Amino acid sequence: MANAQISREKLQFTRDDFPDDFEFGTATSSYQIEGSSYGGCGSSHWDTFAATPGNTKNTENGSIACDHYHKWAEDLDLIRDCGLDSYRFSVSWARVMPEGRGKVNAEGLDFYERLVDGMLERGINPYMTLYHWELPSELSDMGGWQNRDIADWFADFTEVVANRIGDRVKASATFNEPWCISWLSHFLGHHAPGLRDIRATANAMHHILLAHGRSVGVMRGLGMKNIGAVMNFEFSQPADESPESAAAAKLYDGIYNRWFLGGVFNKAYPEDVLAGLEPYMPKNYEKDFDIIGAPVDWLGINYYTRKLVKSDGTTTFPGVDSVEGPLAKTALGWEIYPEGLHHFITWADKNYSKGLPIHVTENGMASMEPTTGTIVDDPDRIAFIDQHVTQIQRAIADGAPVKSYFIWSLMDNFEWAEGYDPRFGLVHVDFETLKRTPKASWHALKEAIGK
Ligand code: IFM
Repeated sequence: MANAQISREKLQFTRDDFPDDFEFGTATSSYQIEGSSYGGCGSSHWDTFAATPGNTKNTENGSIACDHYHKWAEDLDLIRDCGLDSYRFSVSWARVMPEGRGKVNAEGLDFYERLVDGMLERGINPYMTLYHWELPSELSDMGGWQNRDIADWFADFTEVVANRIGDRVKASATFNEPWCISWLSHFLGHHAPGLRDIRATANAMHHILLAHGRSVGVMRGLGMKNIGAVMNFEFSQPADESPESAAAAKLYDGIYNRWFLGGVFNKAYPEDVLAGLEPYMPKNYEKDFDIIGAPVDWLGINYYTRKLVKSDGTTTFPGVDSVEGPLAKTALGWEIYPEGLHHFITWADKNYSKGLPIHVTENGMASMEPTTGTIVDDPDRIAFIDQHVTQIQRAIADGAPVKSYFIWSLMDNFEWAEGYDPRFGLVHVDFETLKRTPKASWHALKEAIGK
């Protein structure tokens, strides 16, 4: 694709630097790209959250997004033409079951079947994620993740999807980022449903894992293999040398990084977090650990940044605050700290997943590029990918079983509460015309790993 202003930057690695079975991929999610107004998709809590002024930048939403619902074939061509092996996509619960339970939207299921078959026709491995955040509104009305019944609702949804495409996906994950689904959305209130309530948070943190375990059971029962859990991690460091900051950073790490791993891999929650959350937990929560801890086949690590943490000066749980760090930052103000990726891979391997394959299921950076035009030079993204791939190579050299690297994201898309300005794509999207233009990073990747 001709582009007069393309960067000459090259990536420092090639496919030959990796084991033969290592996969390079890219990731997206349904609400962020498909267009929730198409194809009989039901309303989700992201539609209503975004319709509430002040919740998303410019009250933007995913109703059209990248119109991937209609442009999916062109998008899969971009993945194939870049030389990528694998595509991590998610299934919209509201598209498949518009009311969350009961009636299935045939158009929705047909769409995902076309998509998966389209990947296979192009030689792309389908990596499916069942839930990437758009909870059907009717289930949200019934308490959503606060309601224990969601484990049954999610199991039913899993069965519908698995029966249709479970035989053709290379790997499946239950959820994307349980910290975001629970803490970010029920404690910090930044994402749908926008709550700020510790009891709601504790319930959500548990019910998500219960639903995960039920979903794993359903997929196993249907004979599916290669089932995993995808979690996001943030490297937590004390902002200064005080004991208060050290304690705050440890608790931040517990909530963000150790809680969900602990449930799934050790059938236990971390004591330091429980010390604050236990009074708000669902009754008899510990009896669910056998379901939650159902064996998985792999761990997915999403990694973006680190946080410098200090005490907020109160004694109210969790009592943590953060300060701005000195490192270079992405357009979202996230510090670029590639060493954190090596840390999480080797730490999770040693303490939790213990030899299971690890997939880096998301890593990438936001930039603020023009919303129109054909200038798609993104040397910072090329450097970012290089720095993080170097850390994966270090982890592999240290013996960690890393099997893939998925770049977030294939194309610019709806960045949730931040709207459409932060651009994460390897491919630029003009949101007026929906034209796709590969950026310099796409070209560099093609040169490094193209087949
Ligand atoms: O866009 C999100 C994605 O939905 C989940 N992981 C982080 C990305 C960047 O914020």
